Amino acid sequence: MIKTEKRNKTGIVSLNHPEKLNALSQEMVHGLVASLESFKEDKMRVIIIRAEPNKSNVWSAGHYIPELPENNQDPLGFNDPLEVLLRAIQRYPGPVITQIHGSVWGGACDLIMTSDISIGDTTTTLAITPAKLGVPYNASGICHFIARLGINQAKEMFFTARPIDAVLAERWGVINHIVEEDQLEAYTMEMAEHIATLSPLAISVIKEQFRILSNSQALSADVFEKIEGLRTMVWESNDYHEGIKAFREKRKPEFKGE
Ligand code: YXS
Repeated sequence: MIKTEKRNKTGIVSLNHPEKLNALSQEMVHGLVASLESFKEDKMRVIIIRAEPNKSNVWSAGHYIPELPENNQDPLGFNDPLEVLLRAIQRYPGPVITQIHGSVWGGACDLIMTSDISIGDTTTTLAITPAKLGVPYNASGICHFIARLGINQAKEMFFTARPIDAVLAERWGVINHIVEEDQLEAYTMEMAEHIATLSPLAISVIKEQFRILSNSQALSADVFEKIEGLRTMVWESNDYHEGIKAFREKRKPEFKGE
């Protein structure tokens, strides 16, 4: 489901499951985490995450919906494979660049927010979709969006669940650059190769400082428990089950707010 390649000091990993539009199944995510571990052992200084093209022009359709739990469990818990992957990206000791051709949905949008630098083209769109499915989004995920966007823009993305296009994504600071489709790969590779010539130790320590400092808001235990209590109410709701059922039955969900 993924392809990997090493070019000099850059590790490249490509999502490659066109039949399911690169949805982030456990199998695919485990492969991504393993490739990051292997790149780390081989001291790759920069990572590029990209996607093989598919008929729908989707970079990734987000969480693999049939794997979302339906037994009153947290769908986005600490040990959810995607959450493990996002932490591996944040802790990789070098920049992780996402090269985005096509549309990005749900959990894959969180992956983009978690990456260090994103380069898109004119086909790039991004949507964060828990409101479409009735999913209680997790606190760390919301923080990823607040860190990359203003609160105002993050709220609009979550509340509408609509894709934003490349121009808006660049204006809102989600993607660093929009380049022509036929330049996307070369542009991203040139940036990766340049970064790989710089001091890897300085860069890895600066990246770790960004991670620690942007997480430095203190949260009391009771506030955290309150957030978890609110989220539990959502994953135990009829709306959550209706959202998943409607996707499976290829129809619009009927949410009642219960
Ligand atoms: O019917 P087959 O077997 O051909 O499979 C279809 C789709 O069911 C499958 N597929 C997915 N399978 C699992 N998980 C997914 N997320 C997923 N998305 C798609 O791929 C095959 C082709 O899809 P199809 O026929 O719908 O293609 P299309 O070109 O007509 O439409 C493309 C999309 C992306 C507009 C459409 O597939 C779509 O809306 N997909 C769901 C996008 C989405 O809402 N993703 C969020 C996933 S949930 C998540 O990430 C978090 C939990 S949250 O929402 O909280 O952020």
